Amino acid sequence: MKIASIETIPYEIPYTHPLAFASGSVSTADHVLVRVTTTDGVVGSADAPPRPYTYGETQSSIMETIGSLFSPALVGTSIFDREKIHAVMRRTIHNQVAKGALDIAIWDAIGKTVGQPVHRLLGGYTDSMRVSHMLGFRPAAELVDDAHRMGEDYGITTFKIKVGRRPLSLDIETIRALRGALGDEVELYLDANRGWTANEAAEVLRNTTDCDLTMLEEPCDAKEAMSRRRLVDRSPIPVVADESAPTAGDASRELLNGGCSAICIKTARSGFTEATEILGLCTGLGVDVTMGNQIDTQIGSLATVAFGAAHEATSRRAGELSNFLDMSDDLILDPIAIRDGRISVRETAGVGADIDEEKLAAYRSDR
Ligand code: MUC
Ligand code: MG
Repeated sequence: MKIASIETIPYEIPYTHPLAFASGSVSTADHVLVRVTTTDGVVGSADAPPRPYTYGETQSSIMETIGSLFSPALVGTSIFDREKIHAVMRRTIHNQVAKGALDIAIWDAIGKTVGQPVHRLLGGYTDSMRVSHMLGFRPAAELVDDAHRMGEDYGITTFKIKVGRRPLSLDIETIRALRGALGDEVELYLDANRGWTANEAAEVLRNTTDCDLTMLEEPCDAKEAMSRRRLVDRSPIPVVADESAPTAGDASRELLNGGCSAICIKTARSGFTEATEILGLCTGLGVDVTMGNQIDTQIGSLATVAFGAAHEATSRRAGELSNFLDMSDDLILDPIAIRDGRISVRETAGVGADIDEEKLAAYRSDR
């Protein structure tokens, strides 16, 4: 069960509904499939979604970091020696998505080697997660239609609204239109992806007090430390750190500085190992967590479900698990079903995202 080889395969799958948000937009999933093969012939897989506007990584930087820095140092290491593996990865700073995917691929290989689903190895708390759907920048009427369709087709009742635009009235009107059209039963929360200043975020909150919003994610750049702390102190709803908290160290800095009052965990950038550290920090401090989506494929979404369902704290709130619905296709062999607003964990060994080799051959961009 030693690592025999690590492969990085770039691929491109277009989106049917591109997602636009304050820090960028996605119209093609130009991701990297990471595969770890062990000396026993077990293959662990994970998906790496590059987000240059969030973490500075690209498809080629992920391949280069894994191919030239991690792989030479890790081949020959047992997949069970995860602390040794992480000691190697820690020698390279940043590159969170490359590290996260490699960590998940190794967990997948561990699960397959011991014949256990990874959600059980991680904690085994529950068997499914409630789904929250993300609504990007589009005319309010289209978002209302989208939300209705998500409710009717999949039973989804929680929506994250992408905000962070100027003039602020654009977002305020969208929030009001969604609340008005969807009624009181649905949960609505915001993610500004650093698009506003802290004071602008406070103004939006003041103007939407009657909209029953439950959370405000990454309202402004976390470096705006003083005004962000003021916002967090005065906000009636949790202010969630997402891209400002990819590691346990970042999460503690933001929490201790008063830059947030809740943490978004994303397995795509923290893997299962660092996500576990972040979760321990949050539960120890009594801080709420959410399971976020890095505009993941079904492979990435299943990893989020495996981690989120494994723990009590991460399964309390709906996880962001449905961005893949906006993709034209996926690499997964057995597609995810969303029923009654929930996605179930897979009871097969590993994370449960087996790859359709024909689709991989069709979408890979290195041949
Ligand atoms: C989110 O929650 O911010 C947008 C960029 C990214 O890295 O993730 C998404 C969603
Ligand atoms: Mg976010």
